Amino acid sequence: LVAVVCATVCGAYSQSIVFDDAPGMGRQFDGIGGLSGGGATSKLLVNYPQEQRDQILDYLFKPNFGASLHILKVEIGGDVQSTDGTEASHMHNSWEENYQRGYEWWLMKEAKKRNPNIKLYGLPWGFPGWIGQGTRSPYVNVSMTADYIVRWINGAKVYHNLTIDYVGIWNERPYDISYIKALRATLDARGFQNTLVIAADEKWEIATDIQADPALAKIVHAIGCHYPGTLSDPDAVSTGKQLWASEDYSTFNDDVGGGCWARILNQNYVNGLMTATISWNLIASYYDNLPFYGDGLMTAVEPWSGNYVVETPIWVSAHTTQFAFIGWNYLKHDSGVGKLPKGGSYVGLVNPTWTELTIVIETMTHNHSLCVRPPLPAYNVEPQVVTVSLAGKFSSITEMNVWYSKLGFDGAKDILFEKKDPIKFVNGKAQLSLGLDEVITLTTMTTGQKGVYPEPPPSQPFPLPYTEDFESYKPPQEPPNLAQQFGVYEVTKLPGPHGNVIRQLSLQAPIVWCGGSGPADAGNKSLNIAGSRNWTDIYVAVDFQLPVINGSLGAFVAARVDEGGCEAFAAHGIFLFAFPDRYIVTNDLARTKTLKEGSLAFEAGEWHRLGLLVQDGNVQGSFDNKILFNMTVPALPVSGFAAIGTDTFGLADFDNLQLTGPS
Ligand code: 147
Repeated sequence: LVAVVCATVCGAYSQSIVFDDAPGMGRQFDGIGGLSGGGATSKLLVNYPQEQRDQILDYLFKPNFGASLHILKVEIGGDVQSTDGTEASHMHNSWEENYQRGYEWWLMKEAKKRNPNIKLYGLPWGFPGWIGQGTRSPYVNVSMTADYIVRWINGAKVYHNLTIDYVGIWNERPYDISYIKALRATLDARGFQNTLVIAADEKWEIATDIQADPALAKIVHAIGCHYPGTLSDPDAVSTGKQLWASEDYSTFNDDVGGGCWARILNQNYVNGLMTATISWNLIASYYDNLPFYGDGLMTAVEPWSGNYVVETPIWVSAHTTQFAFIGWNYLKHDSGVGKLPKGGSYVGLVNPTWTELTIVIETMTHNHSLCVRPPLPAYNVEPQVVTVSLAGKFSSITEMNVWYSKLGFDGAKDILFEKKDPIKFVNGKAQLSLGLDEVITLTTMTTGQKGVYPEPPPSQPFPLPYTEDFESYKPPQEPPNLAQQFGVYEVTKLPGPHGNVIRQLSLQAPIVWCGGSGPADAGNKSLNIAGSRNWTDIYVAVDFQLPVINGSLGAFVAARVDEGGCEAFAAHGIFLFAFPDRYIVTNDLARTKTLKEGSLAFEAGEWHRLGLLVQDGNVQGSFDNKILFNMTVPALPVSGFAAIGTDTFGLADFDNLQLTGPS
């Protein structure tokens, strides 16, 4: 980065990019955000040691520190697998509600604590089964579904003093116009006139419905599109609605991920007039080898060690978030927004009184800014000298502060969010020499800080042996380190000697989000994994009971479980199922590959202990610590997570989980 004071010759050998208020302003800036959920992406963050957890939250949310996000979008849990796990519904059943479940309430409060101006946005991925009224649609009774969602919004207010600013429809699944109308009506009737509807969290197709239906047009505040590839449909633009990339990024958070994020943060507006961009996900806090591992602004997957990594996208975010705010405006195309002469892009943003100007420039090359989707058409970027030319009201600016990043590839070191000497303007002009894969912020703002904490503790593997009696947790908290993939587990206090146990609470299959090849009922099994996908030999044991009323038909322990996420219905591993009259050992969760069977005798309502030892090529099963069988380890999978679970939806209790590694 070389800033050259520009004399009269500037224009002769470099092209100008002009920033001028005279043509008026472009669209209002709605902010940069992160998404927790869709699903369970913040799972491992929750039980970090307080010190590191607070540091991580500062890197994400604290103004003038790190990513300093403007929007926090969260999943409205639906007891349903939504990518990396299941998030809890506030109403597992129609007859009860609870606003202390899961961790999104906590996360929203932590975000608000740091930045009271952060906007909150809720969106469901799926719904508990009862919402379907015997079907797999949330739209059979639209007022019931609207009631369910507005209860969540009301619960946020009443139990957590959180104002939900935006609410969505059904993530990447069909929208229903009568539902959207019912939702708006219910929000208004209950005092949530200020909660705005974003629709429909898919592509742009709702634009044509908005054009055809003035009542719908009035309801939809912004059209939310996922992975727009920086482009918006002409139909969407002509609605006049705000356009949002309401989910974007989803790219591994190395430097290419950082490049993706830098390019789309600018070009979503430059090419597509999108005024908000939300990263899936906020923070990669789910076990390695789960789907889309590492696709967050930073990574925190070791609550046991406290280790975490502040990744490139955090500092890429800061280039915009620390110097432009919700309610600012983009400048117009060609007078402050556009493509650079030799590739790359720039956006100019101004505060409401036009007294501050922030310019963000990016020169990401094609191969260093690929995102997960959609495919990126070829383009060229070359090093270039540009003249930054300030016109109109901005021509009185004589100096701008400079923040600089250059992503290092092929062994080069990253330069991330460094403050450089201010750049001087002579007669409103300054020259800038731009290299490749750079992000540069020029701003009149004097704030801005590259926040830093001491190095976190070193990385450690999951601690073995591991025992957990759940006594130190408060109902209805989710059990730590157990990453539920199907079903929903909560710490539950029982009368009697067991005290706190964890209970699987889904009584029926949810309205699923996962599509593709999976069964619509997720195979009817619950599955809760822990540890590492790389574990080979392991001992897994747990106490369990199948309650008499609404109980599941069976419980299992498992080792070498090789799959989580939407495909987990097809997980392989070594599963030991216990039913009141028999045990079954299978090579898969779905129980299509039986390895061994035998008799067992117990009754619902009794506690028993189930154990599975995989060691030196042998599998040994035990029941109440007595050996049930020995057999040869199946050839595949060679490694996987430890797990517990149930054979069907229905209640099951577990306690005294024990995981012991090879001696
Ligand atoms: C999105 C989901 O909304 C997120 O929960 C998460 O699963 C994310 C992971 O990349 O993806 O869903 C999409 C899944 C597939 C496509 C687009 C979005 N796709 O293939 O175009």
